[in-house]
Amino acid sequence: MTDFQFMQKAQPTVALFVSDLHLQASLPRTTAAFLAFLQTHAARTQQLYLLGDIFEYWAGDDDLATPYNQQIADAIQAVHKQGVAIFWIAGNRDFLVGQGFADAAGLVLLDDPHVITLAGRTIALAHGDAQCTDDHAYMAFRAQVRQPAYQQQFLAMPLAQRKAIIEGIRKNSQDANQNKTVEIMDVNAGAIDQLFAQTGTRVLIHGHTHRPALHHLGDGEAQRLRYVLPDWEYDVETPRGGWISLTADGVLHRHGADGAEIG
Ligand code: LP5
Ligand code: MN
Repeated sequence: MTDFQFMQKAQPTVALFVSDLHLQASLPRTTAAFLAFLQTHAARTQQLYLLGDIFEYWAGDDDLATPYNQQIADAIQAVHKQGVAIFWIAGNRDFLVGQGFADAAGLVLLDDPHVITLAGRTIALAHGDAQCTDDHAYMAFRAQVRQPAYQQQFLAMPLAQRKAIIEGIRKNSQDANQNKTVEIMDVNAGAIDQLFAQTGTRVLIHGHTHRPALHHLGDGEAQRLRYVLPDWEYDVETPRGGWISLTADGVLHRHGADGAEIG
């Protein structure tokens, strides 16, 4: 390797983007992989963006009483205390995360979508579920459960009852998804165009679809880049996972489950 190549590689990481970990106590290897990611890669960056579905589900901030949830919050807080700024965009599983969790984890809640300018790049960030507009049943469900009044009513129920209801919705969702095509559950091209137009950006990073990719849309001046994050699952024979990093030279890099860069 020449000195020049070495310098190219040595660019410091300014931000990391990750989503769809679906953390739960019953997935110890996935949990361990996230804790290791926090202590190594995340601790060495300036900003960490958690882009939705970090938890399998979130029933309300009073569920921080569950030791597993507190452990995750503590681990994120530890990275924050090392000087890393941490940001959170809600997913369709954990949109009930509120200021209580944000304070416990030392992170800042952002709206979806959110635009950042960092290392000379302007990037739109989203979970990705709002762009799945062909999935009419989901969009109707989403419109209902994202209403503040509806959420307040739900959060007023005892925690055990909320968890039972969520388990019911999860079952319903799993059954419904078996009858949906892959296309219906992917983002809609028009909704993506609209997001680019609305945010005035040319680069988007999102998750949700579990279809990791880099899509080049359009040509020349009109070119747009859509980065899709992978979901994580380490409690299986062939682990899935990974993240995206932004280095100080303004380059975005895709990383796989073992952290290696994807070409
Ligand atoms: O999550 P995933 O990958 O399975 O599928 C999603 C969409 N499903 C969901 C539901 C979540 O899995 C579970 C929600 C947890 C929320 C926690 C808080 C709940 C608070 C409620 C009040 C404020 O997001 C799925 C999409 C898929 O992504 C791909 O985009 O297709 O959408 C659906 O499955 C929606 C169904 O089509 C319709 C769901 C109707 C639910 C009916 C409720 C039944 C209530 C039973 C109560 C016992
Ligand atoms: Mn999701």
